Amino acid sequence: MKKRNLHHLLLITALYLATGCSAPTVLGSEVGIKSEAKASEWPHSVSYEIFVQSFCDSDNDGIGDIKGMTSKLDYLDELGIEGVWLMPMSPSPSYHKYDVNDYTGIHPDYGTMEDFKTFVEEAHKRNIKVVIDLVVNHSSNQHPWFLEAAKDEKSPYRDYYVWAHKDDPQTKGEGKTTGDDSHNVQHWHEVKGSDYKYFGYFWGGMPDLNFDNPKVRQEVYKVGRYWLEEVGVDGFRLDAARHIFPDDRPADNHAFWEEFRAEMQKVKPDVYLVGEVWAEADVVAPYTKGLPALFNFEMSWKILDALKTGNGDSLAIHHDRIINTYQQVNPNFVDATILSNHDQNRIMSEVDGDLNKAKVAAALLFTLPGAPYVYYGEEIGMQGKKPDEMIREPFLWDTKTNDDCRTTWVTPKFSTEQNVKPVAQQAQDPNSLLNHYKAYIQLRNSSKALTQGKLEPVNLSNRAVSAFVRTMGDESVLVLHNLSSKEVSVTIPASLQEHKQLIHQHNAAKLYGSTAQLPPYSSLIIRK
Ligand SMILES: [Ca+2]
Ligand SMILES: [Ca+2]
Repeated sequence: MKKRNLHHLLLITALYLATGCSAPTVLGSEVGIKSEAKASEWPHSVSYEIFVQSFCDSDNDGIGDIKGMTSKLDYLDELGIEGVWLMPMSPSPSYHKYDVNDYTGIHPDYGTMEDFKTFVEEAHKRNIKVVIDLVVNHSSNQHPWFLEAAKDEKSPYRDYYVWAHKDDPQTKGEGKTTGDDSHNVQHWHEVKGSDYKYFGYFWGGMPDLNFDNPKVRQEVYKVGRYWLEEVGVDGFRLDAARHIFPDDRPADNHAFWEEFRAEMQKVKPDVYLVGEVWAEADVVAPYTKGLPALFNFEMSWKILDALKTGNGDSLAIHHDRIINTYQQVNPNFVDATILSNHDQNRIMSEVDGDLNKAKVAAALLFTLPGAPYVYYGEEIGMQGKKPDEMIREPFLWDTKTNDDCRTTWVTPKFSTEQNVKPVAQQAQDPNSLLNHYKAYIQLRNSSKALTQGKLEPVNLSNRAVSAFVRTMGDESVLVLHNLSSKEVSVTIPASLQEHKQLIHQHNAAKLYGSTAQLPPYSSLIIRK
């Protein structure tokens, strides 16, 4: 830990020198340096998604837990993280816990509510906001509401779910997928000994709650208020946000989230809500009224395409179009950008373990607009391809014998020590992916233009180069990334030739007069 701190100081000092800012006179306090450099502001800051089960195990039962996670808050703080999104922690029959049995509980494998309140307190001490997954489209089929509803047609909980007689035409005609986020084709599920089937969009273990029932909506609001008021979380990540009502009722979905937001604002006016709507920008945009932050899946697909083809020239144009689409609905939206999350193959696997490409991916994530989310382990190049367990493998803190919190609930297939260097090793290596992430997050956090600046795509007539300007107030930054394996040389347009002051370069990119020389997978960031 001490060595890491020292390295961090050196890195920050190096960044100061590189950015041309005056170096801080007092180097003794890391906190002092950070606050002096900070331009980022929640929620326009970098967040980190954690699968608690795989992150850090404090009691050697092989399962990650809340106390373990609390012990790693300093790691996140040093990385420059200002918010965490925690995947579900409530009681559930599944390892991933996206099918909830008790919406106000903590799964005993993960610890207690007291442990979690301590986590929230410790996170807040470090200015890290806490966002938890709220999974209300469906419950578990083991939830007491569903057990009652399935057992007894007269139960007051019957109408908490969606039922249809087995001969009802809507339960027929199944067999095709209806969205990008599920390959399930059977949405109606049998209950043994009953003529009625229930609707479960994802699978039979996840019966959909009936949001046409006002009582269900009140239950959900009660749950939300509990976490905000009693526990002190800062907001929610809303799972399956486009499936609250069936696919042919999008307007009801939009309206529901507006109602949800208004209900949460009654107890926490600045509540943060980030929604999962797996779709392109025009489908996502109408949700920005109720869910001001939404994951930008479309850009994650575009960035991956660009890395695969080596053509970066259309990235900023795409991003600009998406921003304009959101802007028309809610000018105060938060563009939650990602490279991948717990439902997608890990970015390092998608680029076939190519460290250069993984570094460009991160450079794009932290210089393009948005409030970026890092999926745990991405910063050390963890690998993983579906099935889901294999994209959620144990985090590697140190070599096996020295790792005091590595989880063992699943045997890793992709992120083994042979394939991925643990944090402790990468922290010592100035060229590691981890230090690349740290440097870019620090760079972003210390620049208003990179944090919240407007985006202007730049056409350099070169397919390989992603070029754009970010501007906020007096600060204007020109960003160039070469996504190809070939060196390229581009001419900076006359209108941008006042951008001369080097604030960051990667892989020996250089500026000679108005010419930028960009070796393979290099980046150049210059300020006016
Ligand atoms: Ca444990
Ligand atoms: Ca639903």
